Amino acid sequence: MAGYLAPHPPHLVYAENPPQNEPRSTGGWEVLRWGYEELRRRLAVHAPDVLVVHAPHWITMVGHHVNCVPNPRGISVEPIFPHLFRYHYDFATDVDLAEAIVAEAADAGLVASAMREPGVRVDYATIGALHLANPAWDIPVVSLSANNNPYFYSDAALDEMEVLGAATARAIERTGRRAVLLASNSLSHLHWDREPDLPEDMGVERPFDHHQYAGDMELLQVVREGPTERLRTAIPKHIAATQAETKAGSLTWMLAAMGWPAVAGDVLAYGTVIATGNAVVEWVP
Ligand code: 2X7
Ligand code: FE2
Repeated sequence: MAGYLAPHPPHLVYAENPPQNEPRSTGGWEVLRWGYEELRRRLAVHAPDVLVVHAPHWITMVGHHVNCVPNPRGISVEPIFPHLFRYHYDFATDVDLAEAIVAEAADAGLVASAMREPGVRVDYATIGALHLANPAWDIPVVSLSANNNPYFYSDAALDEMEVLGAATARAIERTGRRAVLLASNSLSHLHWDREPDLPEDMGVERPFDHHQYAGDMELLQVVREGPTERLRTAIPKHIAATQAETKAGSLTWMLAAMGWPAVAGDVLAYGTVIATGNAVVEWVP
């Protein structure tokens, strides 16, 4: 079971000009997008049956929800950047695995719910990570909600993500799937409240400040050295230092589902997007 940190800034999809996205761009954020190109090559080698993604912008205030709609279809819109991301999606859910995750999570004592309402719009963090990892959309998906929020002031509820990760692993094992996991998280998460006239103007793209950048580098140093066990303390420290989006738990969920493997992560790219820090990382146990 391989896992990827697969951040979802809508700008990266905008920059690729896929036919599913309405806005057009002249490119931008190339280094991050080259990292995703490498991710796609590696993903093809893993040849998974299913992509399981946890994303911070499907926020569920009560419990952990799993999308059990067989064929989600619609338009996903980024609420802050609707001029960059209005994406027409149409994909297949692995409903058996989705239901197995709900059952395992409930058995583990979590509040868990199967989302079966076809009209619920799939959030841009789920669509963004899935598009960037597999733009062909030819692999079934299981999508999990975030039962916490990167914008809360309180400490992250990462303990529950450990339980959800272990439940996810049991469900994958029980259903016999060959799964690849995606944690749809940016790192440092402060962004400008203004953008240039040309959103992809790379002449003004830079980290929010040195402190945010240094915090991301400190985390990535631990990622690159391994083993992942060290991230159990490094992730909360990074969250406290940089208001990181990993506060929503996707990265912790993924590493827990992989059993905190004793390997280093392979950082395929790092770059900022409207000042937020983003890394594309692979872990193969
Ligand atoms: O959700 C996001 C994000 N994580 C990073 C950058 C810009 C917009 O949206
Ligand atoms: Fe985000």
